[in-house]
Amino acid sequence: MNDKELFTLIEAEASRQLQHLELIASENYVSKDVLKAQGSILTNKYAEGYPGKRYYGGCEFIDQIESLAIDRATKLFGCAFANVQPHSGTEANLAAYNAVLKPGDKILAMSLSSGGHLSHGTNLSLSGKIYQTYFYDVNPQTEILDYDALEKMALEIVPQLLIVGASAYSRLIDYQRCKEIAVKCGAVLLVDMAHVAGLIAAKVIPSCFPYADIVTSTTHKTLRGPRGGLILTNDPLLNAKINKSVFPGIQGGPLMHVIAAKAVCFKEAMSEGFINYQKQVIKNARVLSEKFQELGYRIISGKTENHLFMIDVFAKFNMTGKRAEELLESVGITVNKNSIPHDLNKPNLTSGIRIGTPYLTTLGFKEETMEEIALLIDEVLKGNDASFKAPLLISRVQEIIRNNVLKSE
Ligand code: DSN
Repeated sequence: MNDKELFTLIEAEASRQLQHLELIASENYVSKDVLKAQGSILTNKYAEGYPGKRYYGGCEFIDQIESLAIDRATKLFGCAFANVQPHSGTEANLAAYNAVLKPGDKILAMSLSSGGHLSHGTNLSLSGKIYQTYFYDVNPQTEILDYDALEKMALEIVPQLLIVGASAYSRLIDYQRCKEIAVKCGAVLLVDMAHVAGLIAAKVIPSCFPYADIVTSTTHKTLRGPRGGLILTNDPLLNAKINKSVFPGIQGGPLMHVIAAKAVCFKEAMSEGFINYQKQVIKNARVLSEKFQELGYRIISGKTENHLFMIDVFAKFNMTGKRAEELLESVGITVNKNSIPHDLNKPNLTSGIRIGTPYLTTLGFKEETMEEIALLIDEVLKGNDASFKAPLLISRVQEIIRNNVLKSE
């Protein structure tokens, strides 16, 4: 290796990833095969276009790789068409909007504070500048989606696109009801399943098919593949529009090394081991959230039905999510601050933290350790004063990691 400066930093990050308790709900730890495909010579190849219709020569093997990724994606999610080229979830979303909307058309999506995503039409995103955007919230009392209120709003606004799917929502979504609402107001239903794609692939939660018209996703969260995007549909006309919208609409050459790694991840996601993994992800999240409840914390919406949940740290300690994130980071526990529904604190401070189990579950963590982690986090957050015993807490984090990660290797 000639670039010592850079590779030293990569090695430092590699050890950080195995020396922290990583509880960021959107992260995971990929297999050696995913890494190998993503780090391969496929990065050398230009392949604008699609299999059999490229703008470059020399695509014989590239075509087979992309077709394999498409076939595996459609088989895995039980749908007819897949576009595996989006570089990210946000680009998958922008391409999907561009496929079905004209500038000025209306989008109705979940608000950021209820758990929605920046790319779902917020004014910080291009989507909020091109389209007219409206947002629905969770019910203020239950913190759960209120489908009757959503229907009423959809019938008043009459959006061309209804977006369902979230980055910080711990409950299952009734996709059938969302489709009924979309049909009533004449909207296309787009489900952004990025967070729960792995759970849907393993069939441990209900699928958004056959209800969604378009499904967008990332491949690196619960799905445990390379960092990237994906668009699925069952409709041949929508598929043709989506393909045109991805390339040449919003992207140039596909990242063939990433597409190859997506193919690896789709295959891995069809295995028995992956189904068991996803069951454990849900079990770990449930046990962890229940332990927090036992310790007196308020879990947003009262429980989790997937891989993540939010804790209201402001209600418990009058502490912002930002401060909680910093305190936990200082002892080797990684979470992210997160707005909670109807948050009184600004988005850069927040009242909550988001906690997810996909990463630690991949490393082999089980329920018993989840209880231990809740106790440890509680101790860290309680110790926000002169009695904060960082060295002691750091060694407890390291002990938990030693007892779990090394066993799974
Ligand atoms: N989807 C976001 C997350 O959940 O972390 C990233 O954009």
